[in-house]
Amino acid sequence: MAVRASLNLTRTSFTHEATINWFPGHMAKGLKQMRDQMRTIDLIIETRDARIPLSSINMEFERLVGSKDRLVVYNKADLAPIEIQRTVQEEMAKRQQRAIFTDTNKSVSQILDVAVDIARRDPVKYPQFSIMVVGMPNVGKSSLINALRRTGVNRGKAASTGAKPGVTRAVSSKIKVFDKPPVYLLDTPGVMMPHIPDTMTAIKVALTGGIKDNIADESVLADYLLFRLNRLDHINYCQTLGIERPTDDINELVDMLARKIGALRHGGEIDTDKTLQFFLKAFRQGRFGRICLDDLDEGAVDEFFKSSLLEPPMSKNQGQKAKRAAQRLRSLERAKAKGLI
Ligand SMILES: Nc1nc2c(ncn2[C@@H]2O[C@H](COP(=O)(O)OP(=O)(O)OP(=O)(O)O)[C@@H](O)[C@H]2O)c(=O)[nH]1
Ligand SMILES: [Mg+2]
Repeated sequence: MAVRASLNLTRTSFTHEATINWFPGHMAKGLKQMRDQMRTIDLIIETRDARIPLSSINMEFERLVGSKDRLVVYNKADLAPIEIQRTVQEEMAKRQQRAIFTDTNKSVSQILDVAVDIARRDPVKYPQFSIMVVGMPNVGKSSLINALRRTGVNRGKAASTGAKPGVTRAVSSKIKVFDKPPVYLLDTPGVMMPHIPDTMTAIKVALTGGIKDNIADESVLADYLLFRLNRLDHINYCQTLGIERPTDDINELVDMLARKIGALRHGGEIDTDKTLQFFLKAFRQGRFGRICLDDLDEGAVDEFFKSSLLEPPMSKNQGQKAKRAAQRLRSLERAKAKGLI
C-alpha cells in the first residue's frame, strides 16, 4: 500500500463491461466425445491453471465428472506463488476435491502414484486403469500427458503441444503411461464454458493464454495485467521491461515500452499491437515473477463457489465440520511428511 501511494499508483478497481466468449465447434464436439467415452474411464484428471485457481474451474466439467473419481491438478505451478498451494489444497479438500500442483518441466510422478495406488488396491476391478485428462484450453493437458509417459514408461512425446490455445482438437486414443499395472491416458481438447458469466473470469483466463488473444482484446488484457501488478505491489515489471517508472496508465506504459524495445513504425509511430504482445508474453513466460490473479483471501473462495453456483450455501455447522476435516487432512499430511505414518 505504502509502495503504491509513494509511486502515485492510485487505481483501486478495474471494470470491463463487454462479454468475452470463445466456444468454437471443436469444443462442443470434444465434450460430446468425452461424454461418450465416460463409461470406460476410471479417473478424471481435471487440469487447472495454478495462476487462476478459481477462474480455471469450468462448470462444464462439474457436469461431466458427475460421480466419477476426480483428481484436480493445478499445472504451471512454476508460475504461481508457492504460498497459495496450501490455501488452495485446503479449500478444495473442504469441497472433497484432492488437489495437487505440478510443473510439467519437473516432476509429475505424484499423479502416477495416485493412479497406480488406486489400480493396485483392486486388481480385479482394474485389470487396466483409464484416465481422461480434461481442462480449459492451454492449461498444459497434453504436456502433462507427455511428462507422465516420459516418467512412467520412458517413452517420447505422444501428444501435440503449443503456446496458443486450441492445439488439441479431438479426444485422443489411449496413451500408455505405466506398465504394471497398465495405466492409459486420454488427451482431450481444451474446453471453455459456452457462456462465461463473469467478464473478469474471462479476462483472467485469456491473460493466462486460455482464450485467443484477438477474441479477448489485447489492450484490455494488458490494462488488467498492469492494474493487477500494481495492486500486488509487483512493480519489478519496470526493471524487467527496462522502463523508467511504474504507471497506472496502459497508454503511458505502451509509450515507454515501445521506445525501449524499438516497436516503432516508419516515421516513429508506436506499434501498439507489438508492444502489447511483448508485455503479455513477458507475463506468460513468468518474467514478472510468480503471480496469482485470483483473490484467495478469507471468504473469497466461499464467495466464488456460491456465486458460480458450484455449491449451495453451507450451514454454520457444515462450515465448522468442513474446517475440521481440512485441519485433519493437514495434520495427516504433516505427519506423513515427517515419516510418522
Ligand atoms: N511454465 C509452464 N508452462 C507449461 C507447463 N505445462 C505446459 N506448459 C506450456 O503451456 C503451453 C500449453 O501446453 P499444452 O500442453 O499444449 O496445453 P493443452 O492444455 O494441451 O492445450 P490445448 O490442447 O490447446 O487445450 C505450452 O507452451 C507448454 O509448453 C508448466 O507446467 N509450466
Ligand atoms: Mg492439448
